Amino acid sequence: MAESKIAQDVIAQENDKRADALKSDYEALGAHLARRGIDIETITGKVSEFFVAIPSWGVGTGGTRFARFPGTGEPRGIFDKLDDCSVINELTRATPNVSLHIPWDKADAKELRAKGDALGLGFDAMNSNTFSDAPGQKHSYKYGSLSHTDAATRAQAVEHNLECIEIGKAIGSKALTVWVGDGSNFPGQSNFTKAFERYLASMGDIYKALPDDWKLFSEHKMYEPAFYSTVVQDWGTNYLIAQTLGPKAQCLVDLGHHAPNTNIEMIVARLVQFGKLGGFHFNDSKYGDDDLDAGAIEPYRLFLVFNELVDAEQRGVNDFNPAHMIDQSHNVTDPIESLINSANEIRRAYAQALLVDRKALAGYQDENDALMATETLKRAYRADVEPILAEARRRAGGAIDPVATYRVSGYRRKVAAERPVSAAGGGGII
Ligand code: LRH
Ligand code: MN
Ligand code: MN
Repeated sequence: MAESKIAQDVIAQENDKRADALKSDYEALGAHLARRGIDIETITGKVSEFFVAIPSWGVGTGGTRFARFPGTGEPRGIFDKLDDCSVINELTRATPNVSLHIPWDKADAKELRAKGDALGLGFDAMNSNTFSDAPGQKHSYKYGSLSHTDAATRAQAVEHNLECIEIGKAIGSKALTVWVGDGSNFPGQSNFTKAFERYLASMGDIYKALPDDWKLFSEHKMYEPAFYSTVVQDWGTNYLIAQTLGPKAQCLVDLGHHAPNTNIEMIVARLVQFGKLGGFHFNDSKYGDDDLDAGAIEPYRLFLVFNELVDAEQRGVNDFNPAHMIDQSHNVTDPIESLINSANEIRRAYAQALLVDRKALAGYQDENDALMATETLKRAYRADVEPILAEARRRAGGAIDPVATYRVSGYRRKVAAERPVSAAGGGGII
């Protein structure tokens, strides 16, 4: 039995208060869906098996380039972060894995694994960091890392990625995500072609060291920290990387890494079609890489992304198993509450996408009935699937209302008393 951070009787008492209402809402939704030819139990079963990983860096209060306003009881290091991740999983039962960032989370691998086991948590993709300098490192990444003009700096960045693979192997991870901030701030500063050649050669060295049952995810991002050009700036470049490296290399789509209004769901469809969709960093965005909570700004877009994923799942696309991870920064909310809600929003989009009448949709598409085709999507999107989400949580031992239960549990107050106030000040969080 895994160690609990939230007392079981708190969850039970809070669930008791809501059980009757949930039962009647679930029955009403079940009857409604049955009229549409959908079995609610099938949807609930699928939702219960859908998981999304928590980013270790998401449980601390984030910040901007301008300031960081710390919350109370902030995690002091990776072991506190894992405790906070466990709280999210205990309440949602949707987040049994954590994605680590090295060197931010560097610790003894045996201790990491033991802590994960004690909490019932596993580890999703490892993330390397060559976008900032670690204390004491020999060569600076100020002018780039895997694509740096200097061979020794590139070698150091490759070596760091190999170390991430080694840590990952020891804790049961099966993937490495590489995001680099490499790029330029002025026209002429960098030779686009040479920089990309150097990047590909460095990634080739990392790829060679990748175990056979691992995946290498490259993550594109349009701009920031480089403001004129970025080496891995879009999904086209990302696809070229994955294609050049080989079958274990795939593209990671961070929803916030595109220009506003980009048709991300179509990018997803393209990557699926060519076997190169590795996974996601879920979040939401209004202007850029805002790292806002998933579904907070454009829930319909999140649904449309899941519409593509469910389409692929139901078409039986070969080896279709994208990694689902969150990547958010929480500036004004309790990070645990934001991550609980985000996991819920992601499951909501999945559940709604499962309701799409795909046979009808295909018919409308063939007949060029644009209005009915789009209405078919809207009909699924408009359904309030909260009873399905709540019932999936309840059946798995989680909370019917996870945020309310978290507040009642007093977890934040308790850790605030144990963990000293962390430093405020400048940003630096990407
Ligand atoms: C870059 C990014 C990438 C990093 C994380 C901290 O903006 O999305 O995934 O690893 O933020
Ligand atoms: Mn990301
Ligand atoms: Mn980002």
